[in-house]
Amino acid sequence: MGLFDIFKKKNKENSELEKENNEPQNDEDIEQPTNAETENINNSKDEHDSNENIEAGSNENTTESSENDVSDDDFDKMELENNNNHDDEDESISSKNSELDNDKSNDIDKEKKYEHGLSKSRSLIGQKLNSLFANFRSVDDEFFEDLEDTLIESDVGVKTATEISDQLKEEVKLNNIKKTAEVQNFIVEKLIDMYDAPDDGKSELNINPDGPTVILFIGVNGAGKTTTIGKLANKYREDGKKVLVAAADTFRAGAIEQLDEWAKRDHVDIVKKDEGSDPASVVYDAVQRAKKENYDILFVDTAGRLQNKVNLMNELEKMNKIITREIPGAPQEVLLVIDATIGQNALVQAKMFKDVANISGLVLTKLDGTARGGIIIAIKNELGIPVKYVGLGESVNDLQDFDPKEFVYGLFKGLIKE
Ligand SMILES: Nc1nc2c(ncn2[C@@H]2O[C@H](COP(=O)(O)OP(=O)(O)OP(=O)(O)O)[C@@H](O)[C@H]2O)c(=O)[nH]1
Ligand SMILES: [Mg+2]
Repeated sequence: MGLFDIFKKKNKENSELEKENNEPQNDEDIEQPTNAETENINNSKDEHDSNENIEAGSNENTTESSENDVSDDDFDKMELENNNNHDDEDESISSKNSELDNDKSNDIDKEKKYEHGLSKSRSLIGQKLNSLFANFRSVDDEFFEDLEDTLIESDVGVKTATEISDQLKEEVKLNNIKKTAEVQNFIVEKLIDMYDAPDDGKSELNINPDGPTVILFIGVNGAGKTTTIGKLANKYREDGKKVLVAAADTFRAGAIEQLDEWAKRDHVDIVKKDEGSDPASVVYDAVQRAKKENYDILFVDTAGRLQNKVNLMNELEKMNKIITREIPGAPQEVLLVIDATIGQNALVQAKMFKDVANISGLVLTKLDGTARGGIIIAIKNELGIPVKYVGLGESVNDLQDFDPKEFVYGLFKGLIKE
């Protein structure tokens, strides 16, 4: 059974449960999104209006930037406004049971977090598909054009939009589908399929079996690097790991203080120096300490605010060299942190960083605050860099391992038609 069919079943079960629990509801109109979604869309109409304004702005940027190579000027433009933020048998049975209960409640918790964190994106995609199908008469050329526009506006990327449109054309020819529900399900199924690939699900970090694991975080300022390290350090410390963080963003005092606060809150150790020190020397000290004191994992925070691409590349190379020299095979991961609220510019940013560093994975932050979650589909389909974590809120437990199934369900739940 494919993901789409699993979701269809899950949707059905959920709606039956809802019916049992609630007053009987009207039968769904095929042209309307399902119950919860309708509410969502109506409630957040104002938000969408403003999101659309943002979209209009950044789409202009995207067209401009994607036509040219990313230059230093573009890099400067990409920098976001700085955010200042910022009994024995019995016991073992009962502990097994409570482990199981924990696993179960973790799963429910995770599902809820995804659902909640993606509600804005879900509403936007629902609203867009709704207006597409409001005028739907037949699957003709005009419909295909509208479909591509709709998908592009939902941030899934031009490549994905064209692919889905082409596949739908084939499907229409082969199987003569024409009913609204069939067409909509086909579109949603194709989007879901894009995540049903066997190479997915590798969201875990690559761990060094012979010594400290080093994870380097890069990304423009304000993207969420320090916050992500704070959340991850807590997660790994709670998992029983000995965690060290390095404040290699020496560009401003505030950055060092911010990481220091997270380290205190997380009860993990930190290596830091004064503002303006050489970031590579902070990295050197941190790696030495990690080796000597047997730390399991070292998270390195870096500066997002560098004058240009060349400086950034030199600085990252210097840090990398030290890390690899001191711990062969390290860094185990170079994670690029990207703010999802920038929509299509996330693609431009990721391409730029791909040029200067060996990125092993992405962290997409602030998904809770944006309707532009479709961007993950664009990133997956156009760049092929795995998404490792998603930021679904500001609190410490809101950073979640990227789970493609939860993600697509969170995004398309309610858009699958009976
Ligand atoms: N809502 C929400 N806010 C987030 C998330 N991740 C980070 N933030 C907020 O984004 C702001 C910037 O995050 P930082 O971690 O300081 O970003 P940074 O990349 O370290 O920035 P620089 O140190 O300036 O390079 C902070 O106010 C965070 O609380 C998220 O997943 N959801
Ligand atoms: Mg920072």
